[in-house]
Amino acid sequence: MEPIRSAGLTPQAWVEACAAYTHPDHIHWCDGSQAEFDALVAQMLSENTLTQLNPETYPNSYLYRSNPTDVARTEHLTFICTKERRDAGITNNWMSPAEASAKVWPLFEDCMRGRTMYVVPYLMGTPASPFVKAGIEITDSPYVVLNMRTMTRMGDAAMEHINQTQNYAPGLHSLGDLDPKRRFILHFPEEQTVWSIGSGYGGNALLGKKCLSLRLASWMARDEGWLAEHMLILGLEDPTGTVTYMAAAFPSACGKTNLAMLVAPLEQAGYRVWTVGDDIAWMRIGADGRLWAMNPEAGFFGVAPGTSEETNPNAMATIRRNTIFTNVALTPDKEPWWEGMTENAPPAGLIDWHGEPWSPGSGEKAAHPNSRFTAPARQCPSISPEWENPQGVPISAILFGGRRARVAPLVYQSTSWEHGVYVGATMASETTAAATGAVGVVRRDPMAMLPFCGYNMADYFAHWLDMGKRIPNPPAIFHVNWFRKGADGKFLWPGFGQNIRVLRWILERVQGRGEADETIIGYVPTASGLDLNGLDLSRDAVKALLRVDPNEWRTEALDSGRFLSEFGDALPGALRRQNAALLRRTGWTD
Ligand code: SAT
Ligand code: MN
Repeated sequence: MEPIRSAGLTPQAWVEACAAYTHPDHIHWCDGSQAEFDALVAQMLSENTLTQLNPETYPNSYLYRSNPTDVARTEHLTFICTKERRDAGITNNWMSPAEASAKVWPLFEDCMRGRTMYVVPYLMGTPASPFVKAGIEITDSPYVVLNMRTMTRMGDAAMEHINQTQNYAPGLHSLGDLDPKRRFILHFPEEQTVWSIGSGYGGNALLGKKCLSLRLASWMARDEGWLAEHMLILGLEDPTGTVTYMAAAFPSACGKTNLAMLVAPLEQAGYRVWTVGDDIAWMRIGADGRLWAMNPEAGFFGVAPGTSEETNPNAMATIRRNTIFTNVALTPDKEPWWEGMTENAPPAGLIDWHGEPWSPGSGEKAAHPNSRFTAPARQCPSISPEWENPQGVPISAILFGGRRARVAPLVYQSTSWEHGVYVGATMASETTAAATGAVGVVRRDPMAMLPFCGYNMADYFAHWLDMGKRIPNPPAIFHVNWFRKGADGKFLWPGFGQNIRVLRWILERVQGRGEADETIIGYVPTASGLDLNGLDLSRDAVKALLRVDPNEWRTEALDSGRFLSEFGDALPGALRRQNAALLRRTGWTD
């Protein structure tokens, strides 16, 4: 059968057509109510697909264990299905709509037999925002429904909006048989449509998140002149009480949630961080000529391992109720546990993420490295009073960053928007457990959007350059690296809360203060430009953190040049020129 196209169909007609093809036993339209949530939880508890956590210490919170082959995003099974291959570009997997119809659509036939089809109307953004986008996700996974309720504005409010506008992005999701051989996440940006089958995991299955809010939204943003980015949004309050907003792009599992919720050791001095979002920013040019950012999500889908009272006390407070934990370990007290949660040895009697008894000597992790918590944003102690502002917040600084053991200093500022776009386009990071594949390999991940840009990345660079020309008062662009290591292989920078010191320098730069040296890569703080009071850092460590080595940067620029040249003629000339200029500044003569 030909695939069902939603164009011109009411939500009801589209859902009925999908049901006629997938054959669920029941259809349930989600209203988003607490009663509906409770009923789903009760059903999953009775089927043993969910475990209730200790109601005294973690009220209304649950543990979900996924299929062990389905624990992270699968980038090699994620496709952009445009009519023209060129529109997907060289960094995306491409499948023609014809091939999608022939190869993937048949997998949906009868896939919901014996299951309930849940129809999940949802909004990305608050209903009051002029920038809100509506979607309807059809899914046969109750776990997806529970998560969508936390991560989006889901149910009646969304349906009301859709009935008024008759506009929604349709997403068809099924667990299928969970076999990775029959797992596909397909995006049709020309039809604002997603098909996802064979995975129940976060970014593969919660279609409002990466699929709509980044891959499809980035396509719309290019057409409409805005930016859909993989960025946290935070507000930095200074001693005068002024809050300055920043957006920061880091690849998955590189500390966006920790930075967005940072508890400042400089609070005595009057600095404090307010959380607006931890993963996605939609940014538009405001009437005042500045760039304004909003967080389209309603919750956090954060990485659990490494999250602790030490590293992120605000996250620890956020997840104490109404939270779904995925693939973490379980203590005998029915509390969640993961590596890095507690300073002491792991509690005795842990059940691992497979549901099996675990012992410290097993050589296995008790929690999966990509285990997650799903928690409502409003529960975060540092949530900004502006986080649901329909217009968003005005952005003064954009930060790019990744995990780099070498080369990249703690922080530097680009010399212009165009140079900043070059810095973002060539940023690199060591891979993490958030996607399947090798961990720790350095790869170029432009703007942390490599897995999420829904169109040709060369055109995306051009769009960024063009935005710079159109923003009368653009944010300054910085690069940060918390992960530089010394000769002994240890991290040079303490990171986490101490990153406030870097944010403070960035704030000062934005305000036209902040001591810096102009180097071959941009403005790097002088040792005295950073407030390092009370930190146990040797002079040598500070030097090593801020060092810009022309030889290392020559190698880096050559590698960046090779990466950029892969885009061929599609690459904007400005980036080629930026690369050549950096090479020359490193002393390269050709
Ligand atoms: O699984 S998600 O894609 O939602 C999280 C991430 O990898 O950023
Ligand atoms: Mn992310």
